Amino acid sequence: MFSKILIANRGEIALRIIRACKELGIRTVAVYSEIDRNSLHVRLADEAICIGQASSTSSYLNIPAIISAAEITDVEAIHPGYGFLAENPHFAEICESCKITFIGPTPENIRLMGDKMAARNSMHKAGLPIVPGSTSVIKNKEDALKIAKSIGYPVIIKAAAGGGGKGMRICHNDLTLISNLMTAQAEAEANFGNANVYIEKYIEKPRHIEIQIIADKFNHIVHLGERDCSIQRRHQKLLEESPSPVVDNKLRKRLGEAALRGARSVGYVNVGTIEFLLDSDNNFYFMEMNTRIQVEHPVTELVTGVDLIKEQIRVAAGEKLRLQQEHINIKGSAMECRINAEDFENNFMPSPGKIETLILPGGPKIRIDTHIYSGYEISPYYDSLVAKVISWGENRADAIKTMLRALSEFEISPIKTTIPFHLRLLSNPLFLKGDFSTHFVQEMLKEEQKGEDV
Ligand code: MV4
Repeated sequence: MFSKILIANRGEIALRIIRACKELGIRTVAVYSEIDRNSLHVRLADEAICIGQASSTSSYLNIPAIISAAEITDVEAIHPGYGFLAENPHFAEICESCKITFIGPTPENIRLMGDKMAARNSMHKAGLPIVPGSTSVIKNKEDALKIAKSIGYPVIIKAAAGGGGKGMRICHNDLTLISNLMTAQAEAEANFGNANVYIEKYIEKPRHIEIQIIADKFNHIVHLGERDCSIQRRHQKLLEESPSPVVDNKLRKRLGEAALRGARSVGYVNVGTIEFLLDSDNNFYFMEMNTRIQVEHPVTELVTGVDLIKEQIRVAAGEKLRLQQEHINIKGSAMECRINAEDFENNFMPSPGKIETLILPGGPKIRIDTHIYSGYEISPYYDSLVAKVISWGENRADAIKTMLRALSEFEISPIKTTIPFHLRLLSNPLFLKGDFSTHFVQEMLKEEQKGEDV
C-alpha cells in the first residue's frame, strides 16, 4: 500500500479522499490555490502546498506545479478526484513518466474514452448496443444526408471530442441537418480543438442510467449496479439515485454484463462508469464511459456498502479486488441532492459569497459530503457545488422522506442554493412515481412558469 499520496483537487472530493487515506493509514498532501488557503482540505491533510493563483489554469490545472509539489513531498501516487485533471491522458502519462502512480485508468483508456466516437466504435465492437448512426466522421453534407436517410429523423449531431452534452445538435429534417452540420463542426473546433462530428438517431425522452464498475490489475472486475441520473438541467445533474425506479433485477443484470464486457474489452483498471440511454421500451444503448470517480458515487456506496475511494486506492496500489460479483447486493434505496450555490428562484444564477449561518442536517440515514463551514467564503472561481446530501431508506419512498426531513433542517445564508428546487422536486407526483426522463426538470419548471403567469 502507498504510504503517502497527493490529492490534486479541492472541495468536498478532496476531503472525501483525505478521509479515506486516513482510514487506510496513508499520509496526505493537499494542494491549494491562493484563494483556498483557508479550505478544509488544507487543514485536514498532513501537508499542504500552494500551487498558484485562484484561476484553475494557474492552480488545479497547472501540471508542472502539481508534479513539483508531488516531487517535493515525495508522494507515491496522485489522486485526481473528479473534474480538473481527472480525465486528462497527458497528465496521467506525465505521472507515469515521473514514477508516480496515477490513481485511475491508463492514459490509453482515458484517451480512448475521451474520443466519444472512438469509444462508441470500440464498445460496438465489444458487442454493446449502440444507437444507430455513423461509424466514422461526417465529412460533408452528402455523408450527413446519407446517414440521416438510412436511420430516419430526428437525428443528433455530436462532437467526437465532446461529451457531457456539449456540442450536440438535434435535427428534424434535411434542411436543419445541413445548416446544423456547419455550426456543429465550427463549434466542435472552437470548443475542443477538433472539428470531428458524428450522427446518431435521436432518442426522445430517454433515461440516463449509468453502471459503476471497478477493476483490479489482475483482470478481476465487478459492477455495483446502476444510478439513475435523469434529473438534470442543462446537462448538470441535480439528483441521482440508486437503484433506478425502472430497472429490475433482470435489466440490472443485462446492463451490468454489458458494462463489464465493455470494460474488459479494453483491459480497463480502476473505477469507471458506463453511461447508457434507456428508451421508453427499456432498450439501452452505450453513450459514454467516464474514467473517473464521479460526484454521485456516494449513492452507490450507500446501497452496496462498498467504499469506492478506498477500493480505488487499493487497486491502484496493486492489491487484488476482494469483491465478488455474487456478493454484491443492492440493499434499499439511496439518493443524492446536489446543493449548489445557485439561486433557484432566479434561473439558477450563481450565488457566491461568505456563509454567515450554517446548520447542516444529520441523524439516521443521512450523509453529508461538504467542505463548507460557517465563515467560509464560496468563491466564484470554481464549480458551485457546496454540499451533497445523501439519504438512504429501506425503499425509495423512505429515502425520499428522509431526504425531505434533512433538507428541511438545512439552513444556509445569505447565499442562495438549490435546496428550494429539491423541495419542489421531491413533492412532485411524477417524480414520486418514478415517472421521469432527462427532460423532466425542464418540463417541471416550464409547467410551474405557466402557473405563475396566470
Ligand atoms: C443522446 C440523446 C438522445 N439521443 N443521444 C447528453 C449527454 C451525453 N452523455 C449524451 N447525451 C444525450 N445523447 C442520442 N442519440 C440525449 C442526450 C441527452 C441527455 C443524456 C443524458 C442525460 C441528460 C441528457 C439531456 C439531454 C440530452
